[in-house]
Amino acid sequence: MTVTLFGETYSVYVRFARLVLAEKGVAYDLVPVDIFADGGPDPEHLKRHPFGKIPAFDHDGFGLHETLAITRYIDEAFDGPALSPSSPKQRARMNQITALVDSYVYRSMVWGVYTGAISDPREGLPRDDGKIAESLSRSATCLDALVELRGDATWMVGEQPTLADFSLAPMLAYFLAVPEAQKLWNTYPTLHTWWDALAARESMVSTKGWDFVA
Ligand SMILES: N[C@@H](CCC(=O)N[C@@H](CS)C(=O)NCC(=O)O)C(=O)O
Repeated sequence: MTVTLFGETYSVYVRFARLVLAEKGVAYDLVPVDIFADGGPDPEHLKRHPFGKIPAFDHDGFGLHETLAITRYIDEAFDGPALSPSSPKQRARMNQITALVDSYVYRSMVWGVYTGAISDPREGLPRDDGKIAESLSRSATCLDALVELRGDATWMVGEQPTLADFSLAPMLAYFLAVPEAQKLWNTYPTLHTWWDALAARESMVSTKGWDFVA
């Protein structure tokens, strides 16, 4: 059996897939893909992913792109702990959170806050404080929604970690590298025990991309 993930360790979507592979105990090859190469990604990669993004995934010739599809497939196709709840309501909640992460958290917490405050200045681009403030406000909306949806559960959904936790973790790790984001995070104490337990998992430690990111 051959499992291959095409992507780079810095990518939050690639890390979500790697977290799920690690949690399920699935051995895989990580094949690097330079999506920012001059002239665009390698044509071989565009065959796997027509939108030229990462990750792409292959299991014995069965190819997939789109991380939500990849992670659900890994959860269902391989042995190991179930990362989706069996109850329809909890499952719907998990799917709601992974969709929310994909639609809103990525844009505000990663692109808006992390890229605006850390990546852009590092690459010599001007820092746009207005854009960062607006993204922090959208991030607060995300965090409010997550607190509400989680209720008094131990993990994001219920008493076992699910795809909801692993979709959120890589994005939150980038967000928390930003000092202003830390300040906002400090106003969400009910999420701190959850995050500490998640960040300490072997899957999180073994998939750290960059030194300053949890
Ligand atoms: N819908 C895709 C999104 C993947 C995605 O946006 N990946 C980023 C890296 S974290 C990427 O490839 N960005 C390159 C680009 O947008 O050109 C998925 O769920 O896999």
